[in-house]
Amino acid sequence: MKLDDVLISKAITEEFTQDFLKFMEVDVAIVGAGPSGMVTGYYLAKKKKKVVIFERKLSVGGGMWGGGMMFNKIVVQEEAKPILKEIGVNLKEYKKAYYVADAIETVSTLSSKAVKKGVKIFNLISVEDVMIRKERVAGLVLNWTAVEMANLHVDPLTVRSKFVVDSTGHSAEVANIILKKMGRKLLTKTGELLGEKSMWAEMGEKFIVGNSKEIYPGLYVAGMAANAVFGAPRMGPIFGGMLLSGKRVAELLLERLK
Ligand code: 48H
Repeated sequence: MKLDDVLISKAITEEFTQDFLKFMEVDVAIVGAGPSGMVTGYYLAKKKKKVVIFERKLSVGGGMWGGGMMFNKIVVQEEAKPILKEIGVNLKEYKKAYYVADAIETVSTLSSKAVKKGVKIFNLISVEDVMIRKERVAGLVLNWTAVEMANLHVDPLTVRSKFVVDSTGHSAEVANIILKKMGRKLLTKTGELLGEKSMWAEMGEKFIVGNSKEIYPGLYVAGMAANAVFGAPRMGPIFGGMLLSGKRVAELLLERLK
């Protein structure tokens, strides 16, 4: 078989453009392809919702690849076991109700299962702003991460979505845009972002599912960002809460999308 370089280029350009156009109007647009964002996407796509995830980095998986301090194992507790079982990640019971999984297997399996369920992930794209219409988040403003890194003055593009999920991790970037750029209040006690507290696995994991909810009309928060918004502790390398948080936000959104 003879290979045509330009045909290869055309295939990539056309297929990417078609996907990009297809996912410019979606049910849910998720910011960040860490564990919580990918779990949210997986459960929404399982119910046939149109879901897109935008990820700033080249790789998906957020902070999960490195386990704890680069020992690439993660720990999950009993409550989160069914999620990893469902997606097909091997678990080893370390002590009663403490399970250990391989970080690489978890990220690769979760991303594969999410994509195969229908989640579209665009990597190398950063969400730099939101669209607010009628006092509600109505979409995202995107640019290439390379543009952001090179500090180039290039205008962004937009996507429309019924709902947005902030699963950007510790930095809670979308919540911060709502506060700082738009001067709006969040659905927290003070209306402000309360800020993540010091590490305490038990409390961090206890509060995270309850903190995974709508924080501004049309905007939900999942994962570490949820504890950052509501002023709860970080939890270190136990990842059950991230998975349970993603699932919770998917369940809440499925109710709203009915
Ligand atoms: C596009 C963006 C943007 C943006 C960020 O940090 P993550 O892994 O997030 P979670 O919440 O799913 O998982 C948190 C977990 O990894 C963790 O850090 C834990 C448990 N810490 C505990 C502790 O004590 O430290 O993933 C977030 C993803 C990343 O891949 C970012 O690149 C991406 O979001 N992202 N993508 N546009 N504006 N901001």
